[in-house]
Amino acid sequence: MATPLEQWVEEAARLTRPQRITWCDGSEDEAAQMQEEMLREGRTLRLNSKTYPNCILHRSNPNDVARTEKVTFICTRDRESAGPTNNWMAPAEAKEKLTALFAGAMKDRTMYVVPYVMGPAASPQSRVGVEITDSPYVVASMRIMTRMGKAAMERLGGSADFVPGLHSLGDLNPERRYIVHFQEEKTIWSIGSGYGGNALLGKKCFALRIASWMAREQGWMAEHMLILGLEAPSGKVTYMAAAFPSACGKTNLAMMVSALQDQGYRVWTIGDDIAWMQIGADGYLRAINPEAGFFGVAPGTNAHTNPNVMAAIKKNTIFTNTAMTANQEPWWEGMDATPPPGLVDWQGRAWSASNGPAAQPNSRYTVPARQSPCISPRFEDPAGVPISAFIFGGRRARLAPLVFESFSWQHGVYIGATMASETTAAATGAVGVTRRDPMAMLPFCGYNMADYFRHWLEMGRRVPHPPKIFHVNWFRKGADGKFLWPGYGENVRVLKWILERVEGTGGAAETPIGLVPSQNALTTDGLNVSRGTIEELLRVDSSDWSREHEEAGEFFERFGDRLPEEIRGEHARLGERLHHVAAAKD
Ligand code: GTP
Ligand code: SPV
Ligand code: MN
Repeated sequence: MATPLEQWVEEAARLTRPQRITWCDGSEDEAAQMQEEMLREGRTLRLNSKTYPNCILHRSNPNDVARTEKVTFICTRDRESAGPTNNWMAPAEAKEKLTALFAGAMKDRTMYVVPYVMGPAASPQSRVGVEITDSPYVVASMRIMTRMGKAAMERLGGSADFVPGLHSLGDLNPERRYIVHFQEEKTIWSIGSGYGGNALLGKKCFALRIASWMAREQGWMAEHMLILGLEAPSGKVTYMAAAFPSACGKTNLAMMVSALQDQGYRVWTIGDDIAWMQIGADGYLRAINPEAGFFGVAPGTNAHTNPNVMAAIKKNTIFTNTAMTANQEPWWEGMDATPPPGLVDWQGRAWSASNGPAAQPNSRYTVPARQSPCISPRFEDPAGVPISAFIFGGRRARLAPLVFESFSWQHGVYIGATMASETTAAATGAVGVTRRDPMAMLPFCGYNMADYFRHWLEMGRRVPHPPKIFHVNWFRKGADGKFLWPGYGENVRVLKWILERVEGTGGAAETPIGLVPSQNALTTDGLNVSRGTIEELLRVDSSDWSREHEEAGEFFERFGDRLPEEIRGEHARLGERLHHVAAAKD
């Protein structure tokens, strides 16, 4: 008898009509074949085999360079289950619309069946997915980003316990591009894009949109969070998870080379984008990274900002939409001061400033996590790591101080729920527009965000040792339009204060929005930032925050009665604290 997986593959083949079907095992031979296939297709080049062995450069269709939130849908029977922040389509309508697009879509193409595990192969927190795709680039990427092939088949056996994801490039016409999630069925259909989170279905589609739904049903958390371990001089490692919106610094924080290394503080990486967390037997939230690789933003990465990544990407790496030097090496803005002579841009043209940036602003590297010099020895730990702090953050040129701490779990959930950030090139649409992005999950929460806030509040009541909650902003700018804070490896100074707060030693001063480091509580030795700038970085302007408070209130109105009472309460209390300060000034 056919297994549930075999039945689904057969059904997909009947619909998409591929020329042949290949079951992927994740072997080296298969990876080499996939590269050959990509090179034949003509959008992929081999890079310098001496300086970048086994590395390739892939150029995606110029109309397909980032996630497309407009055509991403959450399909639930009831519209309210998806909530006001998601695009919704009725499941039957979505099935009908996409069935027409998938019909015959793989004609003359190979259908690849890609079984994968999200999470360490031996962890009870891990889950199996299977992606069907007609893109060898997707197969090659999934091999890096997940535990793909044999390990997944062994875990799955003949069972039906997997998340099916059907993907086809279709005709790559943006008019016929859809990324659709059937939440009740825990199934994903994606057509018309070969890029990133649109096409690597284990990532945002499964590990966040479907998994957040599963997590609420089953009492765990699936978050858009990096996971890092901060090692103190004593050798003790404290784990933290941080949620920043897309292209707002997760990979860089998770992989930083600490500026306080000579004082004994260093950072170990568990994950750079997604965290799955369950309540452990020890009463702590235990986090695993469901991914096995990093799909990181290339521009801005260099030997100073992120030497760990620069070391990791020297082999076995896929570069997508970066530029290429005359020497067949990858290049992007921010790697060196000026473009080298003979540079070819991301579309394969001789570089010219009049054509815009040489590397697409959302160009990326796809690299096995194990290649990173800072990978944590507990990267594969099946029990996950205990989380002591949650850190929210965004890109705010104004308003948000460098760091502040919540007064309580509930207040921390409120801080996450009111997060806002300037949009980036990680998704199509305008860049630099400030929008509400609760917990950095606006594009990824697979259900009504009001219910998601409720789930967070509920988890806080259930976890015996809940993490303390903080908010950071590396992106505050001065009157000259320049960043006030040097960022990157210097961010460890903020992590150190967070660690001291967790341990109950760090000094803090109260403001209406939360606790900021008291004078001298932030370690500044060796830091080339003036006292005045530090003060400006930590300044909380009550009148600016009153405006922010009003905007958050308008955002919450979208959820109507579904918004949890506790959030309403926190909102009112912040209003009172701000009012109090304003009254004291008069
Ligand atoms: P996704 O993969 O899209 O989820 O992004 P991410 O959150 O992992 O962001 P990433 O670390 O890749 O950083 C995105 C961009 O912000 C890059 O161009 C970085 O160079 C830049 N960046 C990261 N950290 C800092 C920082 O501390 N300060 C400044 N000024 N820029 C930063
Ligand atoms: C993000 O946009 O948050 C990413 C990149 O991590 S993608 O995989 O394309 O979603
Ligand atoms: Mn991300």
